[in-house]
Amino acid sequence: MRKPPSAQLLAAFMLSLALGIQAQEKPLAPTEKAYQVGDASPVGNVSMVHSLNPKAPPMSVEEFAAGQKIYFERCAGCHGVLRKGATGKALTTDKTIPNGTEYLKIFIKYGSPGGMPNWGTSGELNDQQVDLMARYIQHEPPTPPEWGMKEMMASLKVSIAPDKRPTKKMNNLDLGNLFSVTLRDAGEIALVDGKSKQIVKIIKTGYAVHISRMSRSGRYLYVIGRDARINLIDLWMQDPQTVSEIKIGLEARSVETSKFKGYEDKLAIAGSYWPPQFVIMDGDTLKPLRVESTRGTTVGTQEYHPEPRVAAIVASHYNPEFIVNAKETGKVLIVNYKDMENLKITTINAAQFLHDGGMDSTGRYFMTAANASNKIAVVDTKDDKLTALIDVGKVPHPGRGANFVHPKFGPVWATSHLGDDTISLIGTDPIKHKAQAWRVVQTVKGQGGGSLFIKTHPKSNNLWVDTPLNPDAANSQSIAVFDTRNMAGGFEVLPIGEWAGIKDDGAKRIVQPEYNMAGDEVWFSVWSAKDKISALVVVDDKTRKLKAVIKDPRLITPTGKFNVNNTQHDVY
Ligand code: DHE
Repeated sequence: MRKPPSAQLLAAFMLSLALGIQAQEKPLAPTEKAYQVGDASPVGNVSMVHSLNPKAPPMSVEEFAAGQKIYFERCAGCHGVLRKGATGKALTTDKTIPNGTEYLKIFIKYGSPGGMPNWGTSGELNDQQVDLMARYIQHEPPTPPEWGMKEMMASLKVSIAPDKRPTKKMNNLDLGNLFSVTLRDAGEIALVDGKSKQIVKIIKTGYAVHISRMSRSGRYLYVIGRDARINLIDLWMQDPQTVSEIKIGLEARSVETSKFKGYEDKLAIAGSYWPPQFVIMDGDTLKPLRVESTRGTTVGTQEYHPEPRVAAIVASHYNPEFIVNAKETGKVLIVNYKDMENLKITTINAAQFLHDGGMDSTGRYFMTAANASNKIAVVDTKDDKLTALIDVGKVPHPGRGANFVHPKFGPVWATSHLGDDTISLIGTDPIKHKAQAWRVVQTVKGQGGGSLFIKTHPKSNNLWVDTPLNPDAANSQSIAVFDTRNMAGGFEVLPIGEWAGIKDDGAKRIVQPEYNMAGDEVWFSVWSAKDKISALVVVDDKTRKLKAVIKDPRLITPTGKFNVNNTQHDVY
């Protein structure tokens, strides 16, 4: 990679100041960048109205379309669909036009100390494309269409109506120990039997499929793709299959189902990135019942934000409620579904850039990362209040986090970080360990930054920390495991990538530890590109030794794995 001349670096730095970008300690590592920037947004493929700004440099219709494509592939993840800023700063025309094309070109080509990737010098955009993008962002951002009740209803396909479905389980599958495995780039999930380690079935799902969640009874599996398509799969059928599907927006990441007593399997909820909204649906048909926008003001400065994306959603065990993270506004919305006509939403001020999270061991407190704010917000789902905002390491990314009993501090919940090598342990027992509750009681170092998921199980003394986005292959292809009885004692590194025995030159990133139902095995994805060989590796939790390698040509880009029992009962 060529180094920018110092004058240009200075110019980029000045520009980052002009755009209000705060300096970080170091630029994003390439893998971290790939994660933050995200996948090509499916929103880029929809037709939008182009409105050219007369004050901006001219562009042909073809050039504008090419700029739009690049923007949604590379830029929208950080700067937002409407360019009002997300984890990256706002790129609205009041900011870009005064800076002008030449200035913007340097910024796009060389990046900035504030975290803007060096798109030009990294070889990802050529000089013509850099010039095109510098002009593109001086025109008004095209606005994608809305996706309301009408569009949702038109997309709803109930292929097998509830009264045509079985009334009891019709297959011999051990459902509690079944895994739904995301095959991301195939747009499919694999149902894998926990005991035999055989693929039971592959089911077609949405584009760049993201997560699976289970209904309270363990019967229904909900899978959401980045294109906002939800598949509802009935696991009771002799041959489990999609019984209903819907598209709830143009881009989405999260789905969940009602878990409060009396409402088991009754409702589902999904949140979208575009349009910024969530929808509550019938649990067994996905028929949309209520669509609510998340547009509103941010915490702190209380400025209007036009596209607060919906990140994690969890179901309350204490109230008939869903807990919904509005990312850019930094607000946690507690949606009470008891009376769908008079919906009650409690709005909790947390911190900006809410992303993922999970429950503490009692299921009462929602522990969620405000990732670019370097904080964990704790929400009491019984009293519907913010309990604490806790400073942790750089860019916390817990997945659903890990709960265990610390020998000194009692019950703790742990997160690892994308931006540094630390693991933060937070006390979660306000009764017997009051002094430690809602504080970081211990910070230990793992094998590096670039961590996405951390996991343990109530029956285990192991805490597994992945580092799939660490730039060093030795770290990204292995896993660190701590003994929860002695967190200060350091960690062991297991070479999972090597254990997979894959001979090609794929990335073999080890991602997302997931336990089986008994809590005596941990499953890891060995994640390579779609034209390379991937695998699942199963480790014996007690001995930390290799137990099985699952290889199959159909396992294309496996990433998340969701054990039915553990997902159904929030065991983590
Ligand atoms: Fe995820 C969970 C968003 C990239 C694998 N991811 C989540 C959640 C959100 C989210 C909001 C929480 C959902 C919930 O609990 O309701 N993810 C995003 C992004 O915006 C991001 C950064 C970029 C993008 O364009 O999508 C992104 N995610 C990824 C990946 O690249 C990962 C590693 C591989 C993949 O399959 O795409 C990935 N995300 C996951 C997994 C979970 C997840 C496995 C669920 C973890 C769990 O244990 O529950």
